[in-house]
Amino acid sequence: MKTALITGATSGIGRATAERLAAEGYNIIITGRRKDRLLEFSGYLKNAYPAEVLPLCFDVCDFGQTGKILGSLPVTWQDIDVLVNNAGLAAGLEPLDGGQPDDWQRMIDTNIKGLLYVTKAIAPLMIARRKGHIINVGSIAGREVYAGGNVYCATKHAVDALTKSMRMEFLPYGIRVSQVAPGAVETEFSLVRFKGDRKRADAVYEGFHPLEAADIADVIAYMVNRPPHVNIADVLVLPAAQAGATMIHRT
Ligand code: NDP
Ligand code: 8X3
Repeated sequence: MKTALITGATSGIGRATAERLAAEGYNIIITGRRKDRLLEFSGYLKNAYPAEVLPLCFDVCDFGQTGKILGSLPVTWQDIDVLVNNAGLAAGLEPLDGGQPDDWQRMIDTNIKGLLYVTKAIAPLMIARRKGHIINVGSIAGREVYAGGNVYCATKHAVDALTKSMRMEFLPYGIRVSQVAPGAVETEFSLVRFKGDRKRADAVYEGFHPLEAADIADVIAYMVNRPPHVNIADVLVLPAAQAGATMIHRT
């Protein structure tokens, strides 16, 4: 059986991807900060699928903790075939002058540094085996910008740049590096962005059919299941009602 590690699997796209890959026959490493959710999801996966599941509770922003936990994986879990760098968030939607430095730091630390820390820990295992597939979850916000998106858009542009750079750097080792860049997906993303303001979060998805987390999991499953000579390098996935970061047809 192959092994997949999905960061940020306590919710949304990460959770759906972990479940989809478990259904595809992968053993699964799931990560996140909310231990109760991780353990509940781990139990659910083990019950529903013939998969081994390893829940790892840590904050990807913490370089020491990330390196320590991923650097001491049980031997039977070290042959990681697929890494999905999914953990991420937006915080706030204010123009720069009204923005909160704490929010900026959280986004930069999670979306950029967290991806780097996890990749730094896992890539050597793939390099040693001369195989592996790394999928970074970018965003339409990594292709376009929008007012109020400033730092979040910058972090997702960074994910785009890092993906391209990693693809070049890991080329000699047979490691595939890909990006999936979703448009609007209804998850806890907007609830987190608006700091628990349910009304504001729900309004983001009103009047159109947004993507569901399982739609992105479906794309990721397609990407990882291509034959070894094929790399689906980059996929932009939008709801049918969306044509740009801020262009959504609502009825
Ligand atoms: P959710 O808020 O539903 O899920 C985010 C996940 O990331 C959670 O499991 C959360 O777990 C984890 N996470 C956040 N911060 C950390 C951290 N510091 N350390 C470890 N895990 C962390 O949002 P989505 O599923 O929508 O987001 C997943 C990815 O998709 C993000 O990178 C996001 O930017 C991207 N994306 C989302 C879009 C959308 O419209 N929803 C569109 C385009 C891209 P926990 O809180 O337990 O740590
Ligand atoms: C999340 C999508 O458009 O809110 O990455 O930035 S958007």
